[in-house]
Amino acid sequence: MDNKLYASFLKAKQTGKKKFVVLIDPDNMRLQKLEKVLELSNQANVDYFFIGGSLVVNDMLDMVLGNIKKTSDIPMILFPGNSFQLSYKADGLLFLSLISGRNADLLIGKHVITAPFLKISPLEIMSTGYMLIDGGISTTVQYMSNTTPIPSNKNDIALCTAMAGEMLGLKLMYMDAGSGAENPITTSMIDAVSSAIDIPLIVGGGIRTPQKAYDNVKAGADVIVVGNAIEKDPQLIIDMASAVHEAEFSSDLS
Ligand code: 1GP
Repeated sequence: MDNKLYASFLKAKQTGKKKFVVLIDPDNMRLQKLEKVLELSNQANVDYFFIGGSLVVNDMLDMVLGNIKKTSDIPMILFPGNSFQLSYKADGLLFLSLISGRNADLLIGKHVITAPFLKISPLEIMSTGYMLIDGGISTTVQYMSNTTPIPSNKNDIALCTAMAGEMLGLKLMYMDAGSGAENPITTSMIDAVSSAIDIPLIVGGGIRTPQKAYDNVKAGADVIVVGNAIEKDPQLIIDMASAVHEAEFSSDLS
């Protein structure tokens, strides 16, 4: 299996480069808006697209991936909300284990069912520890996963969970406050977790401003994911991407 994508995450981490990801939920993104998002993402040098959502109830996944491929070279990584969100049109897949929860199905159960399909797929599979952090409201992922998120002020629980995930061999760590979270993850939790692990740290959920994206990478996030805010205002892609990319060079944004 090709490991180009993971190698790019690792190389960025080793060289202090920060990555910006646009999350596309095929259910929410109407085609007209998708065109705009793609145009701005190309312009802003967005690093990756994550594609997925908690439900994805319509058959848009393949169509959205096809449309992206036609207009952009940005790698497409599936961020699946369930085992049905699989398409060979993507470049890679985050093989998520929900390590903040105690739902055995989402820790290993679904993985056993999907493993043989993934084994023969052309997708690059990246094992990812997925940690849900309380974002102040009950998010779809919280409800759908039937798990309790880590309290937003319990840095020690987050830190030990991430450490355990890394020791179990997971290749990426994704801390998520859930799509549309009221409160994004605090910089103090990002700082605590990033200092405790060596694998790349992805942070998302409720990030609405370039300043917050910038603060998160300064605190130790390697990859920033934004979905909702960009769906509402695609123009934000430009400022978000440059805040993340410039964070490695400057010590203050203002
Ligand atoms: C959700 O981390 C992503 O899984 C992005 O969240 O949609 O709130 O930006 P938002």
